[in-house]
Amino acid sequence: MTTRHFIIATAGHVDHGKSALVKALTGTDPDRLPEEKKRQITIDLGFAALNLTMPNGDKIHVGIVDVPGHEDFVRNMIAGVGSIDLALFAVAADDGWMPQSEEHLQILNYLGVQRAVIALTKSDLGRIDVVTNQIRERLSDTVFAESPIVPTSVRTGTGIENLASTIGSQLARTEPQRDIRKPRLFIDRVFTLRGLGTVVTGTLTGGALHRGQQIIVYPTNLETRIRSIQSHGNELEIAQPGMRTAITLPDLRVDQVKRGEVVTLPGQGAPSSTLIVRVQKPSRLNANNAVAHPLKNGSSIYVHHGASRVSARIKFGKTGSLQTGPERTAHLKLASSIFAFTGDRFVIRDSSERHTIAGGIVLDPDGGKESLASTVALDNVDSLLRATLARHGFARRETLLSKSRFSADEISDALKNLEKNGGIVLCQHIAADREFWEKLRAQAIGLIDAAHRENPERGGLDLGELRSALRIQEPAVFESLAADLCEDEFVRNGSVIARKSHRPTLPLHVQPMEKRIRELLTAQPFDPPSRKTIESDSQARQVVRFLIENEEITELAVDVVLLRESFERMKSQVAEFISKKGPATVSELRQALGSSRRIMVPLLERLDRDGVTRRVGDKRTLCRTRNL
Ligand SMILES: Nc1nc2c(ncn2[C@@H]2O[C@H](COP(=O)(O)OP(=O)(O)OP(=O)(O)O)[C@@H](O)[C@H]2O)c(=O)[nH]1
Ligand SMILES: [Mg+2]
Repeated sequence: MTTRHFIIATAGHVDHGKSALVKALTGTDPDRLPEEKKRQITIDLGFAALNLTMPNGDKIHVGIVDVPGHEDFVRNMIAGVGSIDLALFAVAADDGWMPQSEEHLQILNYLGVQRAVIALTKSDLGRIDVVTNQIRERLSDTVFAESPIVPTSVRTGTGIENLASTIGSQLARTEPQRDIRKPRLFIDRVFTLRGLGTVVTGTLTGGALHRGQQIIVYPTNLETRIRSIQSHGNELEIAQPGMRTAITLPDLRVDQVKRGEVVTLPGQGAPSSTLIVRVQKPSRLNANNAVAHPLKNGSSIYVHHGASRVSARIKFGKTGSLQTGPERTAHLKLASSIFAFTGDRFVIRDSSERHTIAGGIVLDPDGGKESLASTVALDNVDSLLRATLARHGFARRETLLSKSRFSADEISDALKNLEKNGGIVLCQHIAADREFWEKLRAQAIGLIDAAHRENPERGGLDLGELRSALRIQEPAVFESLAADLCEDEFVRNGSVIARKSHRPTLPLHVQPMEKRIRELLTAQPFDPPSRKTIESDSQARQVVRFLIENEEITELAVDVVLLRESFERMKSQVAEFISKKGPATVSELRQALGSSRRIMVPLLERLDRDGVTRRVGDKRTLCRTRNL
């Protein structure tokens, strides 16, 4: 029987008995700092483990993160509750619902926590019925409306076992975190251990980490190898998603890594600092409270994502602000990069760090100008793919939604299905919105046909010209488009693309010019006029280019052209002369052929390149290997 792993975190107002509860459940006092002991208050995150055996024998391992309740340490609290499976929410019987009960509830909601167990702590101090009603009322319009409430007292021991079994039965119904092979360890602690070096800990999500694996730390881009892995003191080969995980990174100094950074595998996309998001201030916020004030366009805020906190500026397009109630799309410009995925949730606090003012979800971690359609369902891979392609027109398959909560296989299967249904086009490395692709194809075909009409003497349209006319930045997209066109009616010849049916011809009105040029080149076939002389106007240039493309003219140098048949004749006369008379100089050959130095030098260089002749000193010999 395998053990399932889950993470829970405490939540609730200061002094409501969260740490005492963790100690009663696990035997571990999560308050480990001397300052915490002295002040009897939790300041930073504490950790403990709980092993549960269910009535049917199933085993559940729970990593517990104990958070501070004091309003000064909300920042630390948020770092502890990202990616948890369940909240252990404490409300003290002698105090009832208090400001940080409300604030922590908001934070859990913003981060999408779906399950909670409510511990009605200090039940020995009375008022169980009254406080139970109060809690029910406060939770009535939230996802925790039906969460179990368990009265507990660490003084008398009442309810502790019940609490453990309630946590167990809630987790038994919880799906373990998905393994999408995109591990992210949000670092919440960094320290050194003698003999081990730098250790970082965090909650692992999205995929497993293996001992010996090469990892990268974002946003610093430091790459290193995992020396060893522990979870709650046990050495492991592999840490699974949903585990509290400690990894040793002996090649990094302790001051090179800090809370908020992310350990992941290289090659999964990069961190970014401009994000498109959807944000909301819930309507339950009390209108008299500063927290409910509209969030103005351009405000400076703090964004809490994973275990990180980054200052940012929020923009809602040109105008507007975020009021309580409906969601809005916004752009975030962060002061430093984060490694966020589409679908990740985050919390927004004000710049004074006194209030939690909104929550949000990432639509596009790599910014951009436009936003995804507001109808997109972020938890549905098909919907997300269609919306992303509709927005960008196309994307490289390899990187499409790489920073999302879907595995590469899920994305690839969904793409194939969408292609079958006709909504998208897959071509080589590109996935494209069908409408976008059809338009692009039609535009390209229009340009090629126009080129055939305007320059019928040319082999086709230059691919570089086509690409810049279509304004395609990404080479892979252009490659895919060209390949798509060449699937049926088009063909690529060197650097041009043409209809398969296209046969280059000179337009009628330039045919007299063709005749004139042929005459010029035949009059003195081995010593014709320079190209400059021949190309007297644009029509002449058009003809020369046509004849070169059709291999009727041979281009020996920038200014030297010959009829091809003259070139062939010169070649065999050179060969004949040398084979009869032995190695010869340029001058000897020039005289023998009745040519000029202007023609002979580039001709012989060309014959050298073609492997017909070889230069030895100032003479040419024949290449023996060449069979003339
Ligand atoms: N009578 C009584 N006192 C309790 C109980 N649980 C905790 N306390 C006391 O309440 C005080 C605060 O308990 P903690 O567990 O430190 O509270 P906390 O919620 O962790 O506080 P922060 O982490 O600072 O927010 C301590 O003095 C505890 O002894 C209980 O069940 N009954
Ligand atoms: Mg505490």
